[in-house]
Amino acid sequence: MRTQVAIIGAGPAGSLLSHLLHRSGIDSIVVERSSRNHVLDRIRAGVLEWGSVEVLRAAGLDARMDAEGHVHDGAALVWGGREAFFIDINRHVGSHFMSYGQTKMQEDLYAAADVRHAAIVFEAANVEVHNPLSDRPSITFDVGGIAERVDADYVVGCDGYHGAARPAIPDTVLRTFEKEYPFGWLGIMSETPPLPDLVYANHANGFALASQRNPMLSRYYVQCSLDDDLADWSDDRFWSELTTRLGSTVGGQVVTGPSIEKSIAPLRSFVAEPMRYGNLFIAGDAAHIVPPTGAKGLNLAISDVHYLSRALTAHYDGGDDEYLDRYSEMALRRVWSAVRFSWWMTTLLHRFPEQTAFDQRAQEAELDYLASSMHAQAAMAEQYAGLPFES
Ligand code: RFL
Ligand code: PHB
Repeated sequence: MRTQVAIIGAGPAGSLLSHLLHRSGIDSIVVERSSRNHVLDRIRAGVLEWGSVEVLRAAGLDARMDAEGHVHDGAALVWGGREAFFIDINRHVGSHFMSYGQTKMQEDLYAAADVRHAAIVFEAANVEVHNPLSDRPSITFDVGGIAERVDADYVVGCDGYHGAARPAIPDTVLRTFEKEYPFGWLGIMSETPPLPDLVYANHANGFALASQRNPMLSRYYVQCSLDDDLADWSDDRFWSELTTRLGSTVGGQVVTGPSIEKSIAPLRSFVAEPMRYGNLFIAGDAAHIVPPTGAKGLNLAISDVHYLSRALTAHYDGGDDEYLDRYSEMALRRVWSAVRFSWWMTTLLHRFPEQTAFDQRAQEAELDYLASSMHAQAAMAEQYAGLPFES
């Protein structure tokens, strides 16, 4: 097979990239390891920055998102047994964010791919990248026991943290930065009405978060130990821990019910530099991971792909390669800003096993400062809402 852009991975980054390229008249073939249903069944992010909403709108992916997404003016923080404190993003930076599940966005992307009869190969095994430094890079894979090859002008790895693209960049070129956190998040989904706002809690027992998917679907998380087993967490234990950590006022508003999904995810920060090697580019989780506390993972995947589709469009439209040449540097500026913010929010809101009494007082002082300073709130609001794209 021959195409202009070979894309590895049909998660949000890969499927959005192929959609945006198609709108610019650029051909792509997407090769995905899992089945379509497996990709659609993964429950992950739930918050879109306004810049992400605008990218999706401009790409014609707005109908269901605007009908079913829930627009928020800000998010609440609660700690130390006090009343919840609202970070008013609209007031501080005139922006909003939207609750719209990654699952729905992925469904919208696959529905749009069906309409344009997009080339997405599911259940492709043993994907490998070849000759990334040549002007004819290619990928090979096996599907249904048959070996296939796609020749392309460019290969883009949108294949997540464990993908095949990043390892194709030699160790002598790739520099990685990593931080692991000594805890995880236990998340549940329940068919109960959510709280009206997202609420982030810092409690002596650990972090908690109340989020949502739709008027009858709630998403909640509690910080847990990395050694915890799902079997340790009955629904009763989860609800009791969640409502304790959210405090009596907010916790008292939580409507409980049976969980329909329950999983534990570790937290880590990871960045790989550069995000280009010859004619191979990497985007989304293939290049970087953030702990979910700042709700940035999906948004970074969208912003990388926005930069990359603009760069490829400029290349194919008029041979202008400036954006392609600046892709890695431009994407990494946004990545590091989100990595720093996600690390900061994680540090502010979680209990660390080695946390000393000093660390704890410093954390409380920072939360007090946030509650009392318009400037601190504005800085948090600006970063939570998401920084603008570079032109
Ligand atoms: P994805 O979504 O991981 O998609 C990558 C796709 O590539 C496929 N793939 C391969 N295909 C071919 N060959 C290979 N060798 C391949 N290896 C992998 C995979 O099957 C998959 O379909 O990356 P993408 O597109 O960059 O999107 C990024 C987002 O999915 C991610 O940043 C967020 O979901 C992160 N994240 C969360 N972010 C939030 O903002 N809030 C959350 O609550 C939240 N929860 C999560 C998460 C990520 C998780 N992961 C990755 C373990 C919960 C989990 C469990
Ligand atoms: C979610 O709804 O899954 C969610 C929301 C905010 C976060 C992380 C996850 O910071």
